[in-house]
Amino acid sequence: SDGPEKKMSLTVKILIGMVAGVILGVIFNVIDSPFINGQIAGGLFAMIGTMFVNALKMLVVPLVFFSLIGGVTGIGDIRVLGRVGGKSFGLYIMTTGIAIGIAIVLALLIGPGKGFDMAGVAASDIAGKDAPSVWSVFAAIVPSNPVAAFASGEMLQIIFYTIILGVAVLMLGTQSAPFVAACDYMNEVMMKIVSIVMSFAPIGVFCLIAKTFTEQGIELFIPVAAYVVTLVLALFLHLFVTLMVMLKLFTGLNPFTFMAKIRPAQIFAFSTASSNATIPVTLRSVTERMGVDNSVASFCIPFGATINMDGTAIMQGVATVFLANVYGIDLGVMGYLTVIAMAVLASIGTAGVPGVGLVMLTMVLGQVGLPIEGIALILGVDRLMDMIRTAVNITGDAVVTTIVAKGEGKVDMAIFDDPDAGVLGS
Ligand code: DAS
Repeated sequence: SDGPEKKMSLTVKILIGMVAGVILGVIFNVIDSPFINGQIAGGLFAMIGTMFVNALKMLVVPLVFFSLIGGVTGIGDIRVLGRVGGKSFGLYIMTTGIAIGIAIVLALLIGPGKGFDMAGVAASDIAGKDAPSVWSVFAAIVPSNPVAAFASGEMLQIIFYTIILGVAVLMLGTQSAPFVAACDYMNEVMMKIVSIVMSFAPIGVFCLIAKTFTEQGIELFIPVAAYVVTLVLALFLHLFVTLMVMLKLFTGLNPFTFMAKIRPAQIFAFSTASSNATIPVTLRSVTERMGVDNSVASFCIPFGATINMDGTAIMQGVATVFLANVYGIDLGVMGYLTVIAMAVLASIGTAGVPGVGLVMLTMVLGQVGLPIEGIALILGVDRLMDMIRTAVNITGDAVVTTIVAKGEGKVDMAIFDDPDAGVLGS
């Protein structure tokens, strides 16, 4: 079974792969033999690393399609969609937009990756691309040919088309049941494939890191540390300030009580690095421990696990600034607005399973013309970052669910104020 202990062993293996990659890469960098640089690092390691990154990218389209269909059709009753769906969708987008906005401003202030200029390495493949204007990004959201959109992996068009499809399926009521069931099943299949691909992460990380450090040497490590510090700072700011201020402002509920009651779900999210796997724990936390009515929670929590990823959007914002600095590229205001739009839309399409935020990052980077190979620099630390940002993701889901429920008068305050409500027999 994929219990937390198994997940932790994968995490340990990935960290070992990262450390081994750094050590071997630095040694190769010092030896500086043409054969090693050409055939081992530039040959074998590059091949395996590319296969791993491609395996991540090959997941994106089917994973987004099936998880989003499940999220939209999971609503059940079209009238519920209109009200609760509209409110929660609006709040989810708002919190994600605030999250990535703060992440980008913080990253621009701290400037991780500055001074380490890999422009020489990648300038060639970037030269031809310039960041598309945000208007053209939004205009292109409507696919003129959905099959072409799926074939070429145009994520914005795929997300748009899938949401429309999901609404139409919902409107056809009970006759859609077999299709919805098939999509839910395919979603499980896709998540199984994600875990298969993630099992190769240690070797993939090792090769990507070893190749990168063979080429760049030890001085690369400094900016990655800056990336981690910036990302963790942005995640904590969102978790303890933004979300708690919103909860207080929109519901008047006590943030400290909320944080105490959501902690088990945060710990589970951290250890599994999967919002989806944490849904049962998040659901129980908001209903039995905080008194949120199940009619709201049963829709908002799975919906949030599918379309709301504040922590992931924060990672994508910080990672984009970091890689722009490392490659010496100035994205400009329009570029960052595109990143914000892409990351918000990417977080809608990111299913809540381990590592998919990184997969979506390839889409955000591609949209603004940053080299996707840059992901190798942050891949090694991404597993640990994933665990932290997943805990942020589910907290965001629980906050919005509670705000929507409070607005519908569906929070039982007797339960919310009872410190012992719903506590598992410890
Ligand atoms: N681990 C994902 C989640 O479950 C988020 C991510 O990969 O960024 O929320």
